[in-house]
Amino acid sequence: MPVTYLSTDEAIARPGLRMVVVGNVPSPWGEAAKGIFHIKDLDWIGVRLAYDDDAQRQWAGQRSGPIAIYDKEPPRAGWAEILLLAERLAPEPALVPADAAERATMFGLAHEICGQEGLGWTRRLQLIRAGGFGPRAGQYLARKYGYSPATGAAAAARVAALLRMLAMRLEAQRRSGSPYYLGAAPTAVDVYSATCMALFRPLPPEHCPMDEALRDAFSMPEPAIDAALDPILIEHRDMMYARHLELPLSL
Ligand SMILES: N[C@@H](CCC(=O)N[C@@H](CS)C(=O)NCC(=O)O)C(=O)O
Repeated sequence: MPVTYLSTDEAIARPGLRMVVVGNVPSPWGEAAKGIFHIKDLDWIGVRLAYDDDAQRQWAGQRSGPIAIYDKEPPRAGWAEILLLAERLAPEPALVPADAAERATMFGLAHEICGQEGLGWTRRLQLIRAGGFGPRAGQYLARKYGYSPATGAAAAARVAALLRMLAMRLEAQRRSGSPYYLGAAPTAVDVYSATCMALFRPLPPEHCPMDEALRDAFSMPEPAIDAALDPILIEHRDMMYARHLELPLSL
């Protein structure tokens, strides 16, 4: 079911689950939140981030996406907060392991994909450095998300190390008969990994109707990254969309 996008005023006037998302871009964070709501069959309303909308800024508390707002509760902008809200609203299917050690591993892997200096964050630094977002958006994102000549120069090695770590984890799981990062069923880290692959190999246009210039930027050939981008990561992504996530994307 495609996402229902409403205006800020319409969304503010409604109870229940609403989420501000960055429009027209397969943001790993936004697509993951949408995917988690889909797997849990949660009804929600989307609002596209509007940089000139003060009422939206007031309501959401900041200008970024995703920001989930449930009834009168405070807005949630952090990837982990949004996951735990979804787990509370729809405990089944659980995307957070019940076992304490498995849960710690899941959050650890998820942080290395979604958190500061994680895969999404450092890939963004790389794309900023390569001019992938264009001058205006590039400068804005650079100021907001920790870009400097030093962090930009260091990003490629960190991205490659993270891709290799994730691929090794999937290889080990595959040897024990599971296509998932933990156990034999999907957890939130499977969703985060699948949506983060959009920053390397976006889904084809019929599944991901994104801006073509941005698609070229995200798919830019780079030997060190191409070498670290093990096919198992893209196979995992394709499996997640075939079995658990929704196509086409509603951007
Ligand atoms: N708030 C999220 C991260 C979300 C994030 O990085 N969003 C970016 C990428 S889509 C965004 O909103 N960019 C547009 C902007 O900041 O205006 C978290 O801390 O877990």
